[in-house]
Amino acid sequence: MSDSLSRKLSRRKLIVRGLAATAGVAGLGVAAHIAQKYGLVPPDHGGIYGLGETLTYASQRLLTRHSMAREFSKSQISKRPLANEIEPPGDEFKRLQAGRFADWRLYVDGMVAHPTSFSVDQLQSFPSRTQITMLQCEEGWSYIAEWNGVPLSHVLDLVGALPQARYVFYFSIEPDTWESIDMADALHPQTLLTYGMNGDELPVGHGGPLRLRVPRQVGYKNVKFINHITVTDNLKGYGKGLGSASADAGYAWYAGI
Ligand SMILES: Nc1nc2c(c(=O)[nH]1)N[C@H]1C(S)=C(S)[C@@H](COP(=O)(O)O)O[C@H]1N2
Ligand SMILES: [Mo]
Repeated sequence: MSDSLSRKLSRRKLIVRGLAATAGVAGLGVAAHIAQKYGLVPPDHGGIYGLGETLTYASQRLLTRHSMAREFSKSQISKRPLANEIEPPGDEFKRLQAGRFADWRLYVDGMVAHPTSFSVDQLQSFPSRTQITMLQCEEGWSYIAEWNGVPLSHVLDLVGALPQARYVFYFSIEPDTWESIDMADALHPQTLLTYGMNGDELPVGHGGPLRLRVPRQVGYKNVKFINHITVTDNLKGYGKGLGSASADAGYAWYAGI
C-alpha cells in the first residue's frame, strides 16, 4: 500500500470513528442505513473499505452541503505554484496549442435539453468568478492561486441540464483521464471551468486552456485540458463504472476536503 493511501485510510478511520461516536446508541449499521436512505452512498462503496467510504461521503454531505472552500487573500498566493509535471497530452493537443486554442471545443451533452459545444472565447464571454483557493494533492503538497473562470452551474443552465440529472462527468483530452462529481458539487458556486490563473491565462502546465476547479475536493478531481462534459443520472458506462479513472485505480471517488 502506498504511503498516501495508508495515510488516507487512517484519516478515514478517524472520520468513521467520529461518525460512529456521533451515531452513539444508533450504531454504525443504522448510520449506514440512513446514508443509503438519503442517497448519501458513493458509487465505490462496495470494496473492503465500503463502509468507510459511505460514512465519509455521508458525513461530508450532511455537514458541508452548503459550505464554501476557504478563500485566501492576494498576499497568500504561492510565489511559485507547484505544477504536477505532466507531459502535454499528444499531437492533437499540440496542434490546438499552435493555434492558440482557437479550435478548442468543450462538448456538453448527456441529460441536457440542448447539447452544445463552446469555444474558450465563448466561455470567457460568460459571467466569470475569481477566487483565491488552495489546490491540495493527495500526496500531501499544496499551493494557493487565484483562479478565474465561468461557474459550471452557468454552463449547465445554458444547456438545460434536466432535473433528473445527478452527476456530471468531465473528460480530459488526455487519454483515460476523467472524473465525475455529484450535483451538489457541480452546482456549487466555487466549481469553475477555469481559463485564468493569477491574472494571466491558465498555463498549459496547470491545465490550460480549460480545467475544472473543484476546490472542495483534492487535486486529482481537478482535471486539466477539459474538452467534454456529460450530464447523467448514474455512474455506469465508463471504465469499471465507479465514476472516475482514479476510483478505477483505487482512490476514493469522493475526495472532499
Ligand atoms: N489531465 C490531467 N489532469 C490532472 C492530472 C493529470 O495527470 N492529468 N493530475 C491531477 C493531480 S493528481 C493533481 S494533484 C493536480 C495537480 O495540479 P497542478 O499541476 O496545478 O499542481 O492536477 C490533477 N489534474
Ligand atoms: Mo495529486
